[in-house]
Amino acid sequence: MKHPVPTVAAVHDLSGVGRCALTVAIPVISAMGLQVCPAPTACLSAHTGFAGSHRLETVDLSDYLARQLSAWNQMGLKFDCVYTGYLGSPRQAAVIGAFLEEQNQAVKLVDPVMGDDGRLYSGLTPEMIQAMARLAEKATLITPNMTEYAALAGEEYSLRPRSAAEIEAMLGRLECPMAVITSVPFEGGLCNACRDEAGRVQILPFTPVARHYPGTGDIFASVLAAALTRGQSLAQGVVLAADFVKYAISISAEVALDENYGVQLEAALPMLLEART
Ligand code: PXL
Repeated sequence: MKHPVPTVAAVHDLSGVGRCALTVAIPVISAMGLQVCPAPTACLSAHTGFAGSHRLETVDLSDYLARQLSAWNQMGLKFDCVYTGYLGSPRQAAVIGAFLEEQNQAVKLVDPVMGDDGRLYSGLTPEMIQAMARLAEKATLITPNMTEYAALAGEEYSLRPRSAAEIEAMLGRLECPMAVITSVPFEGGLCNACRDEAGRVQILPFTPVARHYPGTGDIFASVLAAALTRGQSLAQGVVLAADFVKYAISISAEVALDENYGVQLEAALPMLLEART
């Protein structure tokens, strides 16, 4: 008998325009051969990066999310991975935290989606930082970028290059069995800094790319969630995720479109199908 396709509960917002959150988690994780079960935290007409230039319509789904997760518990569902991202309200952290406690068999990836480039996303409050920090305590892996790391660690955001010893100390400030801090300035370039479940620290340098697209953090964490669920190591997952994001950006660079619309993900997905074989 064959095993069934592994399942990933994806707890993120559904932004209609600007590839991010569920609209990248579903295709990326599916392409990697796992089933995605979405639990939407909020609906937005477009992600918050459009807020400065366009009217946004949003619905917070906190009440609905609590009902959906409770229904899933009643169904007795046990997921291979629970992967969470952008939250619609601070109180969702408690609801999702209780759900994570019911899912002890799962890889629990909490991506503390709160900001980028030293700025918190539009509408994000100090209460949300507290709530996200509490949720992160229940994870097996967290994946903050430098902005989110600073918010969680209570440090000033800074892009000053870090030594290997400083990177190890940064990872030490994150109380989670595994942690990846993305895009840490290191030796004139950038690295993804990882600490695995054995406490091993790995510094994985990569070549920075000039353009910045919202949603690439969600693509990175989606690849990593799928890789870990498939049984790959943290370092293998991080390398595949970084390579895929780099490829997606490279094929998007010549497209004349506001970066807010995100990378040309659909054109990049075949790379993930090839990585399965
Ligand atoms: O990609 C992160 C993200 C997720 N969800 C929403 C966002 C953003 C970034 O702007 O606005 C709603």
